[in-house]
Amino acid sequence: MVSIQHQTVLITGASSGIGAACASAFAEAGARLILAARRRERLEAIAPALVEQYGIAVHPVVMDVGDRAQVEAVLQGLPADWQAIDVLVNNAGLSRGLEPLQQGSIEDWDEMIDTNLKGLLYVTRTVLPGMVERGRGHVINIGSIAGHQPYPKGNVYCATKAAVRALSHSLKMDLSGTPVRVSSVDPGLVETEFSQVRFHGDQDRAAQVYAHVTPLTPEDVAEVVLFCATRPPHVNLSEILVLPTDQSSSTLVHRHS
Ligand code: NDP
Ligand code: 8X3
Repeated sequence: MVSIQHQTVLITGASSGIGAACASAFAEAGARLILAARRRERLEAIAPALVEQYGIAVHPVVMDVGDRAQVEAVLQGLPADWQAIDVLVNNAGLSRGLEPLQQGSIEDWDEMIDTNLKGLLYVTRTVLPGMVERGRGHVINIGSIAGHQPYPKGNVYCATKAAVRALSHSLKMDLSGTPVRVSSVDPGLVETEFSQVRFHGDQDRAAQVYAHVTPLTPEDVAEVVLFCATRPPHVNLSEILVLPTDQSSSTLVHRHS
């Protein structure tokens, strides 16, 4: 394991779920963290708790990844000692709705495309030139099994994650000859606020997604993300599919009776 101590790590979507768990895992490993999300109050609770527990430096930023002007202003306006980002964890993302495409909400589609695809691109486009210039860096994208195996009614969400997968592969080629690494960590079912967001706050429907099954925890995924970031410089973990044991494919989930 190569130490991540004192390296600067930007995590998007750090206010909840996998992003918040990544923040804890990297904090425990001694990294300096830029934590980005839209919900200021969440970041304002998470950041001081990590500083207190791990004695690391944390710089929280309120940023909607889908707002290009805001992404550029926030990231280009980082204080000088936070500018040199070593690891970018592109985690911010969401699903909205689960309907056949012919009944889908175009507002939901726009939100998923703006966040999962365009947001990831805006952040990466802003951060990556510095990595290439400095000759060090690592982009870790949070994809999904949905990007490998689309499922009924997942249409636009699956398409955004398939696009993220294609981007990760393509980006690695664009960076050929540089030391900048690209990884994609692609989970199956993880119990987070993901399904509450997907079902627009319908808690009962969200709970059914994880009923009678042992899903991954956000910490399970964060461990894999940290593992990617702590390999020796000549090792690039390109793509890791992480499933709960109870999940065999995007559509085959074993439910305990
Ligand atoms: P959560 O809903 O718990 O967390 C999502 C995070 O993304 C929140 O911190 C949210 O913060 C942030 N976010 C959403 N939209 C934006 C935006 N426009 N700008 C900035 N931040 C945003 O879900 P998960 O932790 O599960 O999701 C994290 C990633 O993991 C997503 O990319 C998701 O697609 C992926 N994933 C999830 C799986 C699962 O089963 N849970 C499985 C496979 C992949 P805020 O609202 O404060 O902005
Ligand atoms: C989240 C996992 O299967 O609900 O990407 O799409 S799934």
